[in-house]
This record gives sequence, structure tokens and C-alpha cells, in this order.
Amino acid sequence: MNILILTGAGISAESGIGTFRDAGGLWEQYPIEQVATPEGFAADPELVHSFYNARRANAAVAAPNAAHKALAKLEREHAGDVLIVTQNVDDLHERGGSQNILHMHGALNRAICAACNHRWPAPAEMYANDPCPSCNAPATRPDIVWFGEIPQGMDVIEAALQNADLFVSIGTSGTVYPAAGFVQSARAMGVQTLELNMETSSGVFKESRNGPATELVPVWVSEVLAGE
Ligand code: BV8
Repeated sequence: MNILILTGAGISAESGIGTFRDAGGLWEQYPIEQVATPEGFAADPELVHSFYNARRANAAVAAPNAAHKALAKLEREHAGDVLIVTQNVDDLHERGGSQNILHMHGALNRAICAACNHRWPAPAEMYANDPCPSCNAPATRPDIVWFGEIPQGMDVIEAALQNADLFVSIGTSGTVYPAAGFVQSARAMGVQTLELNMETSSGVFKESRNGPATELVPVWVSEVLAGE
């Protein structure tokens, strides 16, 4: 059984990384337009860099939780394919032991040059006009997919949806597209759909289990592995 897993901010919440839309979430503190759009970056690059510098620092002191570790165990022990497509930009899946991961909204620990497309490991803090280590242009930015920009790896994701027997959505409110539309595509292709989330995001999932990821995910992984 090939499993495609979509994760969102909810899987990192119990590691101390704030979600976006829960009470007191990130988008309440920072208006999306100012810190997560190319226009916002063009208007005030220092504000956007300080937003991501703060999140980079927060992610650096966070630790992967039982949900991240359970998904790594699934990847190691499950007979079929396991791909994690994450909307998260932290590296807790990697630090939890998973390897087959696609960051469709980019990654805090990566930087990119808007002039030459060179990518490199982001420093802890980035500032406007930092020169590109490859072409020296002052055109560097966080390697993050902002609103209005094309998510990364869409071709890989489409293929994985075609190939999946089970689509599992963990810790996402299902408000951001195209990620929020994956469950519809899965159902249209006859793929089983399961949601593990604090609340039921939509009635579209065949099954939705509600609770914290650190409880739901290890239980679900044990069920899958027990059936092997
Ligand atoms: C694109 C940057 C074209 C990185 C992010 C009008 C209608 C429909 C769509 C649009 C529209 N206008 C514009 C659009 C498109 C737009 C969009 O969807 N807007 C929304 C707001 C309406 N999308 C885009 O612009 C995307 N690009 O469409 O390009 C295209 C499309 C297809 C193919 C080619 C081209 C680009 C979107 C990427 C934007 N960048 N982030 C960063 O700063 O982090 S999005 C941002 O939201 C994060 O990536 C985040 O991951 C993502 C989704 O949020 P969630 O992860 O779901 O987090 P949230 O707080 O919302 O929910 C947390 C959930 O966890 C909750 O359900 C909660 O109950 C649960 N939870 C909490 N604690 C726990 C828990 N669950 C379990 N355990 C817990 N302990």
C-alpha cells in the first residue's frame, strides 16, 4: 500500500512551533500580505527577513515530537512507498528521521538567489542585500513559497497522488491551495482518505480522527504496521 502524507503546522504545534490560524497564531501577529507575499518582500525586505529570522531561531530550538518520529518509523518499516509532502518550512520531519520529504512551501534552512536561482543552506539570520554566494548579486531571499508563487514539486506530488492507495492529511486546516485540494484529487482517483487533526477540517475525508498529532499519529502508524 503506497501512502501519501500531507502535513501542516499542526504536526509541529506540540514541538512549540506556532500554527498560523489557531488563536494567537502567526497570521494574527503578522499580516500575511506584509510577510508572506513577494510584494511584501519587495516593499520591506528587512521586515520579512526579521519574520523568517525569528521563525528560523524558533525552529532551531524545537525538537521533533512523537508524531514526526512515528512517521519516520512508518517510512522505515512499511512495505510500500511513504512520501511526506509538507507545507511546513521547519526541518522537524528530517530531524525526526524521515527521508522521503517534499517541502512544497519551501524551507527555513534554505536560501535562494532571485538573480541566478542558486540555492544554499540559509544562515541563521538573513538581511536585505546579502550578496549571493554564487553570483554576488544583492538578490538573496528565503527559499520560501509565498502567496501567489508556485509551490515546489507539484509534478512529483501529482505523480504521487496517482500512485497512492492512501492519502493522509495531518495537522492542516485545509485553507491553502493547491494543498487543500489534494484530498479532492485523491477521492476522484479512488484513493482512500484519512484526516488526523485537532478538528475536522472538512467533510471530504472518508475518515477523520480528532485529537493531538502526538496521540493520533503513533496509534495510526501502529495500526498500519500491525496489518503488514
Ligand atoms: C498558488 C509560506 C498558483 C511559508 C505559505 C482564493 C481562493 C482559493 C485560493 C486562492 C484564492 N486566492 C489566492 C489563492 C491561492 C493561495 C491560497 O490558497 N490562498 C488562501 C489563503 C485562500 N495559494 C497560493 O498562493 C499558493 N500558490 O496557488 O500558485 C498555482 C497553483 C497550483 C499549481 C501552480 C500554481 C501558494 C501557497 C503557499 C503560501 N505560503 N507559507 C511560511 O511562511 O510558512 S502558506 C502557510 O499556510 C504555511 O505554509 C502553512 O503550512 C499553510 C497552511 O496552513 P496550515 O499548515 O494548515 O496551518 P493552520 O494554522 O492553518 O492550521 C493548523 C491546523 O492544525 C488546524 O487545523 C489545527 O486544528 C491543527 N492543529 C493544531 N494543533 C494541533 C493540530 N492538529 C493536530 N495536533 C495538534 N497538536
